[in-house]
Amino acid sequence: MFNEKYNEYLKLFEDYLQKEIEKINCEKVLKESIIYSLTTGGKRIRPVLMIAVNDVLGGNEKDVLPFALALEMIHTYSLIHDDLPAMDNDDFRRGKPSNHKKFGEGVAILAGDSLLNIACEIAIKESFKGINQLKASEFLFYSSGIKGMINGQAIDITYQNDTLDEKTLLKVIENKTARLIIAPVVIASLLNGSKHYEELYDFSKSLGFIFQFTDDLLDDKEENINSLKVYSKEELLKIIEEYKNNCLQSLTEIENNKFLIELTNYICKRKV
Ligand code: GRG
Repeated sequence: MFNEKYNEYLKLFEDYLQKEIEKINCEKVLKESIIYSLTTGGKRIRPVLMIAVNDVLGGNEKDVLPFALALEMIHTYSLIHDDLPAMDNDDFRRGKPSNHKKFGEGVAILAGDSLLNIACEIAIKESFKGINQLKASEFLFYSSGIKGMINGQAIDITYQNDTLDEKTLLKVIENKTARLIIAPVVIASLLNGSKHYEELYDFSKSLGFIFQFTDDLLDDKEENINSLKVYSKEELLKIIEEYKNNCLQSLTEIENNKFLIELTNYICKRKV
């Protein structure tokens, strides 16, 4: 049942993405580079979350799809730039050559810039429709900007190996990862007149931390900030359980919460 629902939401997103991709009109190599990273093996957890929460709140999928795409584009740009030699210097992403390995650094930088720019265009266009869309756009760029993801990345890339304490770790996770997990959930609420805003905010913040904790269990690279530099594996598993309880607690007032509960359980146990 959970898988069916996930695939149903995923299909809505993929169909919309395909349609929108066809409208991209720029230099051939730039287009190829943009499409390569947008379509190569992402889990789509952020768009699925946004579409699912919108569904739970009784919203219309048409209102949420442009924002789901804009957010996935911002996420994709961040991965392309994160893999660059000046940042994490990764040759592979999702088991395939990273964007700059396939297209060269210059094109990869421009593909990332383009994705951020298209996301901005989408959000501005949507904002003409009304105040809910305007609020959603503001939240999107707040989450991904210098008070959110970019700031988390700045702390991450400037951190010195010997200085990682719990406070810094939690600050990096909140900014770099949780903000882009909070964004889809809160944007769905904003698009539905801020319905269940507070409960959904609390739910998604805990979920964002769980997402990074489980990522750290899957990928403990020596040079990176990782929760396992602060907690033992046993401690981290206990902490994940505590955050999971926070998630479930935040969902108690929300009707039709079954999929969100199952998604929380899935993220706590994920293997990819
Ligand atoms: C370059 C401004 C800038 C930011 C980069 C997203 C990010 C910040 C860095 C990527 C490295 C990383 C481990 C980030 C934490 C968030 C995270 C777990 C990203 C991976 O998200 P998934 O698992 O990716 O949803 P897929 O491949 O499924 O799309």
